Amino acid sequence: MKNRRDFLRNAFGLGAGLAAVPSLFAAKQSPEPAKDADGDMNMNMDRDRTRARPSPRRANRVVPVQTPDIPQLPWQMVDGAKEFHLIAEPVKQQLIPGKFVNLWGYNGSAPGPTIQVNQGDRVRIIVDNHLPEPTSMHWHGFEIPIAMDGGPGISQDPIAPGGRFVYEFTLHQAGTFFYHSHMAMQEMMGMIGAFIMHPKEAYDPVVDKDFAIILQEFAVLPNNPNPNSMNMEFNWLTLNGKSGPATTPLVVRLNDRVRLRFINLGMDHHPIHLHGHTFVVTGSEGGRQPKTTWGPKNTVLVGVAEASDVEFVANNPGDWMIHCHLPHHMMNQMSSVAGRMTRGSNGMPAGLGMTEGMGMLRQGNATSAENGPSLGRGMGVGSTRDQTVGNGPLSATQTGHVTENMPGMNHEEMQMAAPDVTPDANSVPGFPQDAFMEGPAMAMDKMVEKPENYGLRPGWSGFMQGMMTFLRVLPPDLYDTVMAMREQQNGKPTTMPEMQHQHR
Ligand SMILES: [Cu+2]
Repeated sequence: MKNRRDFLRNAFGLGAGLAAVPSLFAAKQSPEPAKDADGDMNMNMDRDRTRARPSPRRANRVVPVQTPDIPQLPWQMVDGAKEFHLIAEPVKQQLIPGKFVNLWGYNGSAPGPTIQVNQGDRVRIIVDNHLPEPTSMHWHGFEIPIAMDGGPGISQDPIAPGGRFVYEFTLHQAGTFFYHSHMAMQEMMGMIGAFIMHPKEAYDPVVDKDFAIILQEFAVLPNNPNPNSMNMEFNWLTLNGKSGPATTPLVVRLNDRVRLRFINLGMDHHPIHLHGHTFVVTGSEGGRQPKTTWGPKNTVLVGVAEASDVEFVANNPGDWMIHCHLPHHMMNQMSSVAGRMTRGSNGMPAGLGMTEGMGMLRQGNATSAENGPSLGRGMGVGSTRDQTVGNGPLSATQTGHVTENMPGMNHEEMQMAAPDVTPDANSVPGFPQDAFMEGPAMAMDKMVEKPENYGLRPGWSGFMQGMMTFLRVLPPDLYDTVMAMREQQNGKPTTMPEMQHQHR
């Protein structure tokens, strides 16, 4: 199964894929990214848009949207239209290190790659179906002819396995839109992507950074890599296809004006909360909202099938959490098996191998006191094999034995601290809550190391789970350091060139 980078490299040539991105806003493709008129690549003057009116050279500036962890979809001009190519196909997705699930997406990515166009563009999108069943592509909120709407059986025949449908339309709208399969259960397998329509005239006030984040949820039972698309409860919550701590922080420079575009397609609504800042909601899935509707907020409820744009000046330095505030959406691999298995003093058989346990219980039955509740399946996060043994970090005898008690874990890179709990914790009704095995005792800073995480507080990754990421508001020197590290990584930025100096 190919990963996203391989896809870009193989299908388009990495150079071609990246070269197409700077040309998003230009009619002609230019070989070199444009600089500011004064050659100032960093634009660190006049940062505070709340105090300063945009200078003339900035007045009409549209910055490209960054979608961390999601590639940008390149295009080429063919017969007067920007032509894109989307391939619906199965994707093996790594939600956090070691946790792979089988999703469905586009071009090796779930969510699919981000499409960015300009208002007024003629666009052609070739959709190939490499799924084992029919699919259809809907352009959510697009005011286009019915024949292009993608309603299977309504406006077109479903796209058969191995089949192709070519969509073509002229876009007069502007805003945060998205594309998705119009087969309901395929939506729950990940088949959505961001479709950004940049306005002819940049919105006022202009922003320095513009990010899009797609909110998704999956129900993945232990030892089953396939999401249950009919489930009503979800244990893996993702931002752009990653769960915390594998999400990539949004890195901005102190006093940047920032736009965040949240897109939700799933079974739940998500109240997205930003720490340390007050924002205004400037747009919805229908486009820009008038300033008269803007009011101060720090949480925006992104409903199913909705998009919400929020804007603010990042004037408060720090590493600020952005997260869904539903408590169950702030964790990974939720399960109800926390209990004796993680706390027994002598360990407990819980999922033995073929020879030791399969169908051959020596004592009691599967749910008896002699056997752990995970009989036959592993405990999930970080487990490199299916079978594990109880007696986890919260057991009474854990001190000094944590790692031996959890075979199969990647102890090299997992930071397994002793839990900070009272000696009588096991006798307190309700224990454990946040001290369970996936909690603070287990951080994976090294496993998710990347430039955007540089300088975070050690152990941070033990506290970032589910729909969580950071807004990192960095002073200029640290910001420049992180950007330089990103540039150096394989000679290429993690996801796309920042292009903050691109102008129309
Ligand atoms: Cu949520």
